[in-house]
Amino acid sequence: MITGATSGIGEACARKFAAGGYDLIITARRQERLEALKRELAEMGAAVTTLCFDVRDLEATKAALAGLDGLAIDVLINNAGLALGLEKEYEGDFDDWNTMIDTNVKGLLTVTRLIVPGMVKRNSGHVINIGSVAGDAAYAGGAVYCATKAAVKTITDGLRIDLAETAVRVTNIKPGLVETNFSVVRFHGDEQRAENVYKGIEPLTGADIADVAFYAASAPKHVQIAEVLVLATHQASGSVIHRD
Ligand code: NDP
Ligand code: 8X3
Repeated sequence: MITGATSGIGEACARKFAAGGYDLIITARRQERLEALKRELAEMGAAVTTLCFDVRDLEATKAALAGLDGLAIDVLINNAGLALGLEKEYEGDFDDWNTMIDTNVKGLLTVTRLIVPGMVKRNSGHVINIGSVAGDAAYAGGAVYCATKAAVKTITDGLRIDLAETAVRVTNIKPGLVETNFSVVRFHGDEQRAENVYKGIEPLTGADIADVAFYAASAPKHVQIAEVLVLATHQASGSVIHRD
C-alpha cells in the first residue's frame, strides 16, 4: 500500500513494486490519476486497488481503509506529503503550516494507526516512511516543513521501538533533492521557481528512492533497514548544495 501514489516518489514506488511482483493498493486524492496508474500497473500484471481519500480527513481515511475488508498489507509506504512555502518563520502562512502538519504528521500517523494492528496480528509487515534530509536540520525558510520531517523521524523511531517484540520492520527513508512535483506544490504552482530548485545539479529521481524502498522491503527478514539518507552526489546536507 502506497499513499500519495499519483505523482513523484509514490508513483515511482508503485511502478517498482509492481515490476517486483507485488499487488498494490494505491492511494491519493486524485481519482483520475489513480485510475490511469492502475491501468498501467495492471498491464505489468499487478492486481491494483485504488483508494481515493485525503489523509488529513480522519473519517474518510477510516472509511476508505475499512473498505479493504481485512486485506493483508505486507508493506505500507507512508509517502503522501508536501512542503508549502519558503517564507521566514515569522512571516509564514498559517494555512500552509496547518496543511503540512496535518498531512505529513497527522495523516501519516492516522494511516499507521489503522494499518499496523493487522501487521501485528499477523506478526508480519513493513512500514516505510518517507522522511527527508529536511528532518535532520532546519534550513532557511523551511522551519515548519523541516519540523514535520523531524517528527516523521521521531514517529518512525517510536514505532520501531513499539514493534521490537514483533517481526514487523520499520524504515525511515530520508531523501534530499528529488525532482518531482514537490517544488511546484511548494511554490503554489509557480513552475519557473520550481525549476530553479533543480538547476545546476543533477537531482535524484523518484525511481532512485523507489529502488531504496524496494531494497529495504526485499532484505532478508532478520535485516531491518532502520534509516537511509539518500542525497544527490552534489548535495551534502539540507542546505549545502553545490551547483555548476
Ligand atoms: P509530489 O508532489 O510529486 O507527490 C506527492 C504525493 O502526495 C501526490 O501523489 C499527492 O497526491 C499526495 N498527497 C499530498 N497531499 C495529500 C493528502 N492530503 N492526502 C493524500 N495524498 C496526498 O511530491 P514527492 O513525490 O516529491 O513527495 C512525496 C514525499 O516525499 C513527501 O512526503 C515529501 O515530503 C517527501 N520528500 C520529497 C523530496 C523531494 O525533494 N521531492 C525529498 C524528501 C522527501 P494527490 O495530490 O493526488 O492527493
Ligand atoms: C524535500 C527535500 O531539501 O527540499 O524534503 O527539503 S528539501
